[in-house]
Amino acid sequence: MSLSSTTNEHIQPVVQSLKYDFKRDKLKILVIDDDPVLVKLTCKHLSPEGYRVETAANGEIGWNLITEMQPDLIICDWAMPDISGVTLCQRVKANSDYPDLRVSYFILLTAHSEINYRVLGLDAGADEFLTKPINPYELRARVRAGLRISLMAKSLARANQRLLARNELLASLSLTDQLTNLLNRRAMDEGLPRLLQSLEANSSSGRVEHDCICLMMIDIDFFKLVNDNHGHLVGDEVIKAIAGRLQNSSRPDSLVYRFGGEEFLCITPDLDPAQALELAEIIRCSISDRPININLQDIFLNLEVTISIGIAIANKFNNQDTYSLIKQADYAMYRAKNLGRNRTCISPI
Ligand code: GH3
Ligand code: MG
Ligand code: MG
Repeated sequence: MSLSSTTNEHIQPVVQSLKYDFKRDKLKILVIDDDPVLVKLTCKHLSPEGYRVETAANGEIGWNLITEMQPDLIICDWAMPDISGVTLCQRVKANSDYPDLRVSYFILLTAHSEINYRVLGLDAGADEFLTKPINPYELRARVRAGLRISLMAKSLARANQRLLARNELLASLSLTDQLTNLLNRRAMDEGLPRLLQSLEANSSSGRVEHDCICLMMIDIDFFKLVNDNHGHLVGDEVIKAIAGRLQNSSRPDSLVYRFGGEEFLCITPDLDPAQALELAEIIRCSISDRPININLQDIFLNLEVTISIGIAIANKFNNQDTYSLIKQADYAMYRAKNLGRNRTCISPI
């Protein structure tokens, strides 16, 4: 027995096991070469594998086809009259307009086997080289290996996209209150310190983003009675309705948060005390002016509800941090409660 036949017997089962069960007719290969004889030959070598093979006679046609068909694998000649294979490779692998192309496996065809050509090709993003004249067995094996990698990269990219979308959803959920869809306490904890920082002069431009930040602490009056008299489900409906009215009556640049159970915060930039009191009045009246309609299965109610509001204003002179600003608004709100509720008090600046 000759050495070559022994080797073949050993290799054959391995080759069989590595031939992945691709849906070959779904796999797209693009051959780009200005030499029509070579294109024809490459297609002939690949035809037993059953891939969908397209061809292009120069770099520009090749590029148009690449963007159109998004091939899984590209076999491209190095030396072409219009665009070189290396330049085309760079376009495919580092193109922010077509990020999906990065997973296309790129094989550069070259007559050069010297190392400096390979370095250039690798730096341009090439995944593999084939030296002319092409050996059909090597071509088919390299294409199979390339397609395995390209498919794996594609499925990783898809999984990554799904994870990113999921993370975005989780991030937005973690900052939103489930009952009211308002921003939650955590969003306030993260956002308010940053907003307060914007009162300090920007060191590079010397400009302040905001002159002041107005914080309103809003608490529903005698809310426990709503629960006690009508049950917690009705209480929840009242909280939701009030959240909607707060959102609608505040300013477009206001941020409304659910701070706790029946307490809300409304944060608005650039309101002086007079403007803050004016806005608080609009918000307060949006609750007290008309009853809240409850329509919950067999429960129909019109509930008169009011809120009390405490205002505190931070500016660059009073140097307020999150904690002291909330504390001041809280004191002001309790003053409003003690004065009879359904009113606004403002903390002295
Ligand atoms: P005050 O005018 O002094 O604010 O009186 P109050 O009754 O509104 O205040 P108190 O703090 O005594 O009661 C608040 C109630 O809010 C108690 C609590 O059970 C209720 N509460 C807090 N969160 C929720 C919620 O998510 N749903 C419902 N239904 N009730 C809640
Ligand atoms: Mg309360
Ligand atoms: Mg209350």
